[in-house]
Amino acid sequence: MTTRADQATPDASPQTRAAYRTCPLCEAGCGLEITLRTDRSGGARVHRIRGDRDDVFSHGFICPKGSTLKQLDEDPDRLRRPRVRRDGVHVEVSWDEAWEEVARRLHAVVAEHGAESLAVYVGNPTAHSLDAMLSSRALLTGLGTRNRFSASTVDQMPRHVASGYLFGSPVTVPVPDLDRTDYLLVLGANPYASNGSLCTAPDFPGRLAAIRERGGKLVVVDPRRSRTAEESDEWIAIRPGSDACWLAAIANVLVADGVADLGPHVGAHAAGLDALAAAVAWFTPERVAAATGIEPAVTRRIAHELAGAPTAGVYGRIGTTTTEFGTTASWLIDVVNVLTGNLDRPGGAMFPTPVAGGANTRGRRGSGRGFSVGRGRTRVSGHPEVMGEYPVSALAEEIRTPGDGQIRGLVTVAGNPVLSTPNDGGLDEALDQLELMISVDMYLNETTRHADVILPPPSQLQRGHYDVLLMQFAVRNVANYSAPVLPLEPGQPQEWEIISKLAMIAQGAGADADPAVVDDMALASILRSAVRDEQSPVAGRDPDELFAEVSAGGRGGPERMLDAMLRTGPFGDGFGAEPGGVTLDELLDHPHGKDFGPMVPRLPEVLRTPSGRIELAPPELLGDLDRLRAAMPDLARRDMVLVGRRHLRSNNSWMHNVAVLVKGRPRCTLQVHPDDAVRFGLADGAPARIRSRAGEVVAPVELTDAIRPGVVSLPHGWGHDVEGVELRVAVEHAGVSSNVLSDPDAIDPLSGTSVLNGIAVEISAA
Ligand SMILES: Nc1nc2c(c(=O)[nH]1)N[C@H]1C(S)=C(S)[C@@H](COP(=O)(O)OP(=O)(O)OC[C@H]3O[C@@H](n4cnc5c(=O)[nH]c(N)nc54)[C@H](O)[C@@H]3O)O[C@H]1N2
Ligand SMILES: Nc1nc2c(c(=O)[nH]1)N[C@H]1C(S)=C(S)[C@@H](COP(=O)(O)OP(=O)(O)OC[C@H]3O[C@@H](n4cnc5c(=O)[nH]c(N)nc54)[C@H](O)[C@@H]3O)O[C@H]1N2
Ligand code: SF4
Ligand SMILES: [Mo]
Repeated sequence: MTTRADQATPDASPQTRAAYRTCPLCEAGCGLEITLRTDRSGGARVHRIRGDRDDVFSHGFICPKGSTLKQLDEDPDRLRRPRVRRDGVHVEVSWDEAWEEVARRLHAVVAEHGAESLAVYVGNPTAHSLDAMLSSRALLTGLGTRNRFSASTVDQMPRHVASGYLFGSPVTVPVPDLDRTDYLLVLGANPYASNGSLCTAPDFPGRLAAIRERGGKLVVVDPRRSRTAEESDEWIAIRPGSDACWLAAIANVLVADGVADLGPHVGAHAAGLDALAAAVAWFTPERVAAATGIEPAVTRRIAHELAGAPTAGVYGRIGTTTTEFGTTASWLIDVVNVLTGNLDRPGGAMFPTPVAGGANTRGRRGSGRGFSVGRGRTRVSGHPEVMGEYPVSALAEEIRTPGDGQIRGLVTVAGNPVLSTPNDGGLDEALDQLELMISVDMYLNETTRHADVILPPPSQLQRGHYDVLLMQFAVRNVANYSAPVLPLEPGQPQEWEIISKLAMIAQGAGADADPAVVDDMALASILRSAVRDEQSPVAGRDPDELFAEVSAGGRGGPERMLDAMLRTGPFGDGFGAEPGGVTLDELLDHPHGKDFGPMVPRLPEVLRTPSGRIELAPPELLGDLDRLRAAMPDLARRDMVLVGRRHLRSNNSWMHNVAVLVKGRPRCTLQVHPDDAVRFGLADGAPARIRSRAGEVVAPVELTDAIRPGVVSLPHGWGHDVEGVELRVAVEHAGVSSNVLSDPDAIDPLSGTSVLNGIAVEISAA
């Protein structure tokens, strides 16, 4: 097997070689060219990282974070060996000792309190790790508990729930066709900083600029004049939390003015149009004007522009999902795309066809069981299950509240909930109350300092990569596998081995459990469902035979699973049935990736609703419009409201230990409009006190007119100066945690997602 790391650049001297790798730090998935130098001892070191100009998707684009894979790999604070907490101190131990500790203590908790006393929190980087992505399912099953939590309920869960009701599958997410659209309406997203989310598009900024260069229009709806708003044709400064009202009014205008037109393609597959039209009839632009702060004339004009554009797409992200009405806003985004005839057509909002692991490219096509929530409820507050998990904001109370089913043991994988989820101090305290906490993480940080055992995965450069999850939301159908760039240290397990072994120990196996057993089971399960799928090219084949074929040459782990998923996927070789189709070996021969073209129309086969239709008016969402209507007077009345923001050089909470990314002016500042500064007696650079129902922090003021008066903005992921962390750089740039202000009780009830934007606050000089 040749790996990309073996492929020398044309100008390579004997000591220099190039490796190509997809950046795993954000959803954009840029191709990187990594130059390695071999030292005298024969070890390779990263010399330089830059954008891979030949990458079929990113064409050389890179952001300042991409090149810091080197700093992350070399960070002296990055854990290379496990830690076990003894007398309050995290001491380094061997892997054998760590596994002994895990087995002994995990078995003790389960023996005493049962598996339901365990909980798991899966964090965001799991989505960016092939290993964690493909092995975490075994862990969730292995732990045998319904207490599953993840970063999804501080992020995109509303989008999934809306998709579930509309299309029958929560992962069937329409993606704006950035490269072909004539008109893009962006709500609550700032891809100039974030590089995009639930829309995988390397060089998102360049793709937005191209819309305008080809004569199209870009409109940004955001309480802040973000960098994306700066670069747009029009900025609409909405009042936080009111996007659902405004989108309902857009839908209202489309219907009332007779310009709604689904077109024959979508029209043939949509149900509930009349009920939808009736439901939005109340939401006139005039009625929502006070709550949204948007002039009725602007609302009407935008509705007509969307309807009149040759093609148009509406796209919303964090500023729409992490709000009180996140699910309803996500639904209405699709509704507007449908009513303007833009769903599933080039230039509109389309469904990708992922090359590997697509949840909607297999099984019965065109209809299905549909989507529901509420298989179980949380013990303390009775929150319903959504997509197999509970709201993370309920984690603390489930640990702290005594009684049957109290959580006693927690496993975290790639997560930092202490900083990333609503935490008025309650979670921090609760974690200390656990009988056992195990973290799979490479840093001793605000969360893992509470862990009894920390199991560090290898660095990003020591692992193979393929964006199985994120390519489900990509604006082009692309496949790109990256082999590990740097070798493992002796005895160091791969991340999938750590997670799989944990799964087995949770199931009662001993410290010497062999993760290959779980790996074989997972592969067998993938192949069994593939041969059962009537429309798969391997339908009816012998799964054991396919198992042997995909294992030939000794391949195992996530790479082997990926090969199976590629080969049974929509562009796969079907294990010989589709000659010329894609395999992992073929991707190894294409280190810059393989492009399978733009998105193509997928209705109706993409649907999984019981009716086989797009359900435009699901009762759960129609019902939520009453709650929305009732909240509008309050939305209109609120004085000071807090929203978040991202910075290009941050990545949630965990990259502040990279010196080149945090140098310069402090970034954890409270953005305040000058008019508000006068009202509250605040000066630029001086500290301000921000108080919400949940808590209080003090942060330096940054005066700017790039924010709507009455709105302030604080970024999340800061607050590193706590005892017991090993983050030498980050503690010097500590900042404060904005999630001290997020109320654990404030959630979008349809999805369990926390309200992180649109928080009522009081501001004063500190
Ligand atoms: N550099 C960097 N990139 C990242 C990340 C990071 O931390 N740093 N995180 C990654 C992750 S995990 C995600 S999920 C994505 C998120 O990607 P984005 O959704 O693009 O995230 P933000 O950049 O925070 O942009 C959200 C915008 O919503 C606005 N907003 C706040 N409240 C409201 C509201 O009520 N209505 C409207 N219309 N707008 C509102 C904010 O002012 C902000 O400009 O970014 C990813 N990429
Ligand atoms: N107020 C507010 N809060 C927010 C948001 C917001 O906009 N505003 N955004 C929310 C969003 S969108 C998200 S996604 C969440 C993120 O929430 P989390 O996923 O909980 O937090 P991260 O900051 O991404 O922390 C990631 C953790 O994983 C570790 N890590 C990094 N890479 C790897 C790896 O490859 N393997 C393993 N095992 N560990 C790794 C890091 O050391 C760190 O401990 O934050 C949310 N919180
Ligand atoms: S935008 Fe930056 S962090 Fe995101 S994938 Fe590209 S280089 Fe990596
Ligand atoms: Mo996220």
